[in-house]
Amino acid sequence: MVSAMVPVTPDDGELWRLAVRTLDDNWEHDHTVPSRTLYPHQWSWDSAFIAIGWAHVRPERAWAELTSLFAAQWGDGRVPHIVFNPAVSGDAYFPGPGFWASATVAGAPPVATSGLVQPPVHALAAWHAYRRAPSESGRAALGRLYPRLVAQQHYLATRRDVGGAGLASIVHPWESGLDNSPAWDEPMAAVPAELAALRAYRRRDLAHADAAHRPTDLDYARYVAIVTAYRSVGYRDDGLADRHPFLVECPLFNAAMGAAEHALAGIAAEIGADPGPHRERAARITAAVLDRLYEPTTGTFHPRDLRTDHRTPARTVLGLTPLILPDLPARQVEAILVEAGSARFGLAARMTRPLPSHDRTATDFEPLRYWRGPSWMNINWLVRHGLVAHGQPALAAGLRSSMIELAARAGCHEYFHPETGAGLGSPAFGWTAALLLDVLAADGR
Ligand code: 2M8
Repeated sequence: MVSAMVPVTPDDGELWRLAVRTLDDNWEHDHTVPSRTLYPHQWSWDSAFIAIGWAHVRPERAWAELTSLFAAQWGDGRVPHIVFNPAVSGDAYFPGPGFWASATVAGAPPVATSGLVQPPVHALAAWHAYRRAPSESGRAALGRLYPRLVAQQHYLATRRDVGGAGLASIVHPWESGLDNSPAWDEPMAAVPAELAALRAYRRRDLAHADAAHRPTDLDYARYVAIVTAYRSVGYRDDGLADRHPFLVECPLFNAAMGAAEHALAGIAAEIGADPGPHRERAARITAAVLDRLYEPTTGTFHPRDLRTDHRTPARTVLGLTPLILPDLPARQVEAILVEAGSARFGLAARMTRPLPSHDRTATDFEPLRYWRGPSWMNINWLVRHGLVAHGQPALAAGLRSSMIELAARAGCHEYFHPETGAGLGSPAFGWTAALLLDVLAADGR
């Protein structure tokens, strides 16, 4: 057992070996599945986080992971949130390849994919992975990924700028990665859906996870209704404002888009391209995040619902994530630190548990249910990354040791009870293992 304040030596740590074993077990010829049972295909932002872990032990897999994901990029630049493994049965996961029907859409790749995206954390991950394990072959891989990362940004900054203010809109809660976060309750309540419609399908997640720890059937009915609307227009983005039932500017998604431009500036300089345009775009995105999503009354960032044009009220962990923007002004950094350090989230130099996904003082805080309370390693990793970037080493160290402690006690679970630390969801989860390796090795970096 690793105690909270004792640094772990990567080479001989039991925990290190558990994490490597988890990644090895989930490795599937050119990518890593998030979980063998619940998620047996390739997921977009999972692959980004997982590449960070591979960089520490088998860097060639970090590059293979990102390369295979971007090989499924659509002609318009979107990076699909799921790339289906043709060797896995079509009904192993719902909604599977038949539901998405990507093969019928012009510009989709030969391999079956979903039509949605996920937070664009890939440039940040690629740059971070490279700096953890710099090499000639890594630089060559970065060079090959660079135009694809740029195309991903271009898609989001143009076709997804539904609000016209320089931010990308998400068109489905799945695009946020925080599927059933209370942040989406208000916009989701306006999505017409009937439970009866769900009876045509079989949820596969409930075969592998406790229903009380997952989104509800009503959530799923709405998830299906939103995809059906998007699929019916061939996943086209023109005219979204007039017809699409869910349109939100998410703080994490847009902070990731801004952080990606900073990372692309670093990558560009490394491979001999021009970092200037990336720096300019990064500054514009940060300004738009501040203008559209910062809520002075709470001192935190809230999603903007484009259908009502107001910011949604829930104080979720999403509101802290713009900390990953290195050019976030000091006033907002301070405000985030106040919110993060409050009883709602409990950030401290000595903390017992990592940040929960939702305000633990809220009446709708659910410590067992997925993104409505449990602690997740990727969000904690992102906030820690932001703390390091904004010169907060003591808080970063507190978060780091609480993350290590959590995995030391419960293993590489998908998510964790935010108070007891009990492991929830999949017991052998890709990004938990990968980011554990990164924080074990980080030691203040
Ligand atoms: C979860 O989302 C998928 C849909 O994309 C699901 O619930 O079936 C989320 O936790 C998401 O953030 C994650 O990328 C995915 C795979 O780990 O699972």
